[in-house]
Amino acid sequence: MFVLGLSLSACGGGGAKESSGSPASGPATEGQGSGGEAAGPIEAKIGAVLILSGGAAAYGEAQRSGLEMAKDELNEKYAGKLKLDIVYEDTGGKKESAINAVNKLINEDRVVAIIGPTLSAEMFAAGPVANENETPIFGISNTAEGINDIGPYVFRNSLPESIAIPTAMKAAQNRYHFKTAALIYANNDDFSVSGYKTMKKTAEELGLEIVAEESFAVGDVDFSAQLTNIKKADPDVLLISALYKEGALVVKKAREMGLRARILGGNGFNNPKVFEIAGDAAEGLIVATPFSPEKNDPKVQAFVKAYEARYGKKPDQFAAQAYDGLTIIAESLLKAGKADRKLLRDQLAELKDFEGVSGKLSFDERRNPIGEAVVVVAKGGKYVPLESVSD
Ligand code: 1QQ
Repeated sequence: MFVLGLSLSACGGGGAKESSGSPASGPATEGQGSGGEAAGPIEAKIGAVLILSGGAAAYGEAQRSGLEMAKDELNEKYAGKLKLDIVYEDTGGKKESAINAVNKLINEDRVVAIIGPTLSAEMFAAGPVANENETPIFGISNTAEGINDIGPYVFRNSLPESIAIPTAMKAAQNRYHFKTAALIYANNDDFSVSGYKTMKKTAEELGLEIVAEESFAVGDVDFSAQLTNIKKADPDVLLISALYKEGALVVKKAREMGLRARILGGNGFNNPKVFEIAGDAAEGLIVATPFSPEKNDPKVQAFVKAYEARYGKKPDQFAAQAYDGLTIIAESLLKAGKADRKLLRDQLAELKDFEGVSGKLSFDERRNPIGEAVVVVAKGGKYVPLESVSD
């Protein structure tokens, strides 16, 4: 009952660059003629701009694993028709590195499309570069508000927090009947700030009294001052909007300090590192995710099995969305008939009812995903559907 069909309404225009009638782009990869049948397979070079080092690297590592598995499977499935090649760039989570990576991929590697960057903050910085260069850029983990407003070449298959968070909060509220809430978030990360705003708005809509609000910066390791204030306020629920490292440290410290509140987090918590860092303190943590490796669906189970055989661990949401993202691009390239940026963009914009491992996906008129979220809770070192637990 917590798997909800969700649909998005259009976002406000907000001065987005919606260039229509843009000049036809030239062939994006060498060896592809601009007309007629291509002699061999469509050879498509894709850029992947990921966090592969630093304090949020587990997101990018899962994404790279998902992409590599999808690439090998797709190259085999479409042998003779499509040949995918991925050029990886590590940003370390830095906006400047994301901008440089996108410039390099467009101008030097001549990629037909870019996957990533991992963080919304990086997409806000680097997305405009791809958009101005009429190169499709496809977010597989950007969940902040306003991503698609960057422009018509910007896509994402990651469910926005404005959908996922209210789904989780409503499910938790129906079950636990909170009266008061406290909030804590990273104030220098676009995703965390966006998630915090959604949490606050939803708490107000649910009639909760907000008894404390605290913030920190990405990279912080000591949260005692903020949690002392929160503990004094004694909320029924603590809402955390953060990346996994800081988020898990907040959860751990909160429990060490004896906070009794239920804890609900955003998309940043959808990574197994949370359990490594927070340990037993993670027990009971509630989040929403479009992907659960426990889902009783043959497609999901086949993916989980193949991933486990290849990497020796279960895929998380970030691996699943990466896997789906590359599959969407591959299928759109086949429809486009050649590795051309503009033709690919137009095919991506048409996407409807794609059945991926992270659920069914269509885009709304602003290329935002219309998808499904499942609410999960941490139990014994992994996330299980909230509806499957009794306490
Ligand atoms: C964003 C996110 C992060 C948690 C991605 C890793 O959702 O930056 O939008």
